[in-house]
Amino acid sequence: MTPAPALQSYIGGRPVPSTSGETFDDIDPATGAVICRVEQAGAAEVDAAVAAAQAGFALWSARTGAERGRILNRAALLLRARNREIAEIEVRDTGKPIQEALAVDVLSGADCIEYYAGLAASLHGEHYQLKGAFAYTRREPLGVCVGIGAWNYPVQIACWKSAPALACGNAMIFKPAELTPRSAAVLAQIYAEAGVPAGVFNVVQGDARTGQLLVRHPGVAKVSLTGEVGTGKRVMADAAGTLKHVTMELGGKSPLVIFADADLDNAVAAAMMGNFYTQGEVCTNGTRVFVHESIHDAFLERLVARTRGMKIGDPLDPETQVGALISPEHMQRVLGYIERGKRAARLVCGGTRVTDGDLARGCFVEPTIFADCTDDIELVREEIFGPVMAVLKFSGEDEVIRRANATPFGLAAGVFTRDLARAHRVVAQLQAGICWINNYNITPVEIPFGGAKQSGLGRENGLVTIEHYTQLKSVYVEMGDVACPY
Ligand code: TXE
Repeated sequence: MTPAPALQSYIGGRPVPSTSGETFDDIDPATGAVICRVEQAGAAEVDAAVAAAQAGFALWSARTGAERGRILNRAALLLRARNREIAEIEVRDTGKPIQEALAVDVLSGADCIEYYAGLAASLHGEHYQLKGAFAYTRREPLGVCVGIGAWNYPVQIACWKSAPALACGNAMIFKPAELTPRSAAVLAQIYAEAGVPAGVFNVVQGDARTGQLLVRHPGVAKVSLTGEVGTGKRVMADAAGTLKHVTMELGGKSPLVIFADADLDNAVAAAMMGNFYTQGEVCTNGTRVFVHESIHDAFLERLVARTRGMKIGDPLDPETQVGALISPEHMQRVLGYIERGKRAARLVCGGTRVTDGDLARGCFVEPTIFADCTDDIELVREEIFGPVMAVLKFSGEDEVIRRANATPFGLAAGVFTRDLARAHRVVAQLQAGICWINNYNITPVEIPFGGAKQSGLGRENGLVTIEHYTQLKSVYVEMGDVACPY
């Protein structure tokens, strides 16, 4: 069988071979099968991408917001029409269940493109009436923006970065995570088919080295990263060389607080959503589950019973609820946390790799729950990015707020109670960029998404993101004579 042609970078409206000749494999984590080879982009391709993006920017920024909006709306429709095709690409690249990819990944990307398409024509400056003069501001695009994606939501992250960038008149070079290279290339085709000029959206394939070349390139005005905290710090240091605009969506270790009066079944469902969705590979996951001591045992009993009923299996099977972790290396990392966790807390559910039948070829780990966890153990302090929940008891409101905030992370938080006055009082004190009351991990595009403390800089989604992809120019217009003392 002739091997699939290697996946190349997409620059200036066409696939471009890599001069380095270096390639890497795109592997299906559920089966271990090689899906295709990918050509690693080097300095030559990064230079070409920046040149193409600069040319694309000149064309695209000259279009009106309304024209850009029309084209982006077309792209959103084309994306929706290819939901199943792209969802299956995501499933084979990430290992996540098809039921999730069909319901969320592609469609939330299309929602995002439509949202910013609708805003494109509304971008405007302000006017200031002054004595003998007037001034106004122009909200202008930044130029060439780089988007760097993580592997857990490949196409959604590509849309969350490219949609506001393009709506504002910027050009983008997007580097998907090397473990999930394919869907961004399809998005590039879709933008081209919708009428986005060549060079406005480019996809450069490669690992951290390619990412670093992009971040350090003097022709790049802005970098938007989704990744882990350590990468964020390296990217910020590299971007400092040319003082680039930087926004970052980084890791988390978010608290989920369940008060005694909470709807128990609702809290159990949200805790499962907040820990086992996408095999736990979700940055906002509420992996520190604080339960009021008076309902702890009842909560745990219901949680364990429901979690044991989850279906682990072939991600392409529509019944599957828990798919495969992203790679053998990541699976071993998660299993390492579980093994060490068994010596520090009480394992009440899961805790092993699943190797039944064909699953032995993949990276499947049971949804895992530890009880009697204390604040100082590794399970509670570190981001595991897998299906591992730590359950902790608390007794008082101030106590749980203090413990919930005792982390360098600040991405998200959840509060479960029927007492809404308490809910609002508590979220006001929680150090997190996103808080949910009586639900979890719901991220409509209208709501700004992002972290506090070391979980990120800036926001994605919502109106505020326009400010991350534009800059203001102030213009003073003299209406009278120049008052000059000389
Ligand atoms: O991240 P990595 P991963 C976080 C999540 C977890 C991590 C998992 O919490 O910690 O991301 O994703 C590129 N210069 N979020 O493992 O390793 C790399 O090639 C430039 C948070 O992918 O940080 C990849 O494309 N680029 C999030 C990307 O950075 C570099 C949602 C991320 O890689 C680089 C999803 C460098 N020095 C995951 N080093 C949220 N908050 O929204 C790596 N890369």
